[in-house]
Amino acid sequence: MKENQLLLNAESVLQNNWKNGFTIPCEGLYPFQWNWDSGFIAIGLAHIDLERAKQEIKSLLLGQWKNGFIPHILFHNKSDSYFPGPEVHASHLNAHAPKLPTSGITQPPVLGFAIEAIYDISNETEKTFVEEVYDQAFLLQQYFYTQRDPYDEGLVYICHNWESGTDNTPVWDLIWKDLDSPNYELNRRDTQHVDAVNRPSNREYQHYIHLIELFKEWRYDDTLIAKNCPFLIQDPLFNAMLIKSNESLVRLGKLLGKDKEVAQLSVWHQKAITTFNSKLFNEDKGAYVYYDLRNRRTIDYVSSSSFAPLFAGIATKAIADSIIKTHFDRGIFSGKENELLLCASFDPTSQDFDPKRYWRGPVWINLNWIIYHGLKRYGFKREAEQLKSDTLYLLEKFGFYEYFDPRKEVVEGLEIGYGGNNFSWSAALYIDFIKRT
Ligand code: 9WN
Repeated sequence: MKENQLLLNAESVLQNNWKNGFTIPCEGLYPFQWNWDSGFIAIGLAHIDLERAKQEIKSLLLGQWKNGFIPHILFHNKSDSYFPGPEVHASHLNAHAPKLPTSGITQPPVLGFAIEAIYDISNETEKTFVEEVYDQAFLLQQYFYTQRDPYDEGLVYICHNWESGTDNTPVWDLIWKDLDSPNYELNRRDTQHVDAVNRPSNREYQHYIHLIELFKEWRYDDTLIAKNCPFLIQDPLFNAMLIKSNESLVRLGKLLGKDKEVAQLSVWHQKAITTFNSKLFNEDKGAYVYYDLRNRRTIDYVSSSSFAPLFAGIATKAIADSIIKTHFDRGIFSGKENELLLCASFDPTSQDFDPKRYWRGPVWINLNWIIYHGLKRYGFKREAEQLKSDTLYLLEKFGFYEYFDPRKEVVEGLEIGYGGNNFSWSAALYIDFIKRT
């Protein structure tokens, strides 16, 4: 399909998913406002409608809790097409929560760099907008570094797989293995919208709900969660997004004369980068991996999250070189014969790799966007171009699906992508790929 036509299609996906103030990720499947989706969506919107881009962010900020926390779902509207809804999450149990019902868990903090992108895409005309939202974005960084870093390391934890954004990556299997979650009756809706082979299993969902039930017993209290939660992970993608947002907010803060904030962000930033490299880089794997804070062990699995730190400038030149050598261009994620499209969401050589199932193998457009910018940042031009052309190939062949099979041979014979169709961040980031890079 021609680029112009596809741009028009992308715009209409975003238009149809716009609900008067915010954009849902996908009709039916995800009918509310999601946190990190909104960041990516706002970046795409900034190219076609700055007012809507700004409104997207402002609507997200309506869900901010008094302690700075921003939840992963905001229930501005009613819908019974999604499980678990507001009554399961029950955010009112926490005294910091706003009147607006939200979830009580968060998602990768893309807010800071999304605001910076809007500012840049506007040709630096949107300083007033940055001024309006800056303090709330700073509060979010402050929440993470003061409430989610119990050993004061500069790395924050996530306490639920939904917080990672990469919900059923095989990394979490290790945690579920030791968890005796009840056999809840589930009222799943996702499998009514899309093929169940593309989605997490029922047993996995029982673990997801079990954690939420524990949090409710603890009224979403961070201290109790840090002390007792069986899922307490320092995740490379999540921390990389937080660090990238530090960097963006330092730049924007200088512009606004926010000296105190800039000084504090810079302290968090430096410390985070130092610990990130010493704790999460795994030489044997040639990639960043995960740390399980609850069980005090490294989980040395490699996923597309392992490459996100390039985007935030965390890697030294030597680390970046070793990532590229091991994983790209006839490396593990490209395949020996370059038979894989970049970038699978999980190690394609692992026995847990599943090219059709959600975050266990398929290509996701937001991770591709993050990794693309990381590769460019370190001057890996060829690899960046490969990643971009694989991304555009998938979107041009199938349209704006949620995720895609990474096997070139299989993709040739397929007619559709996986998961939801008319998926907002696939459309939004397509626009950004075409217009900005
Ligand atoms: C739970 C909305 C979200 C994305 C996540 C993606 C998926 C939700 C779900 O959809 O997760 O948050 O119900 O499966 O994994 O990254 O933000 O698009």
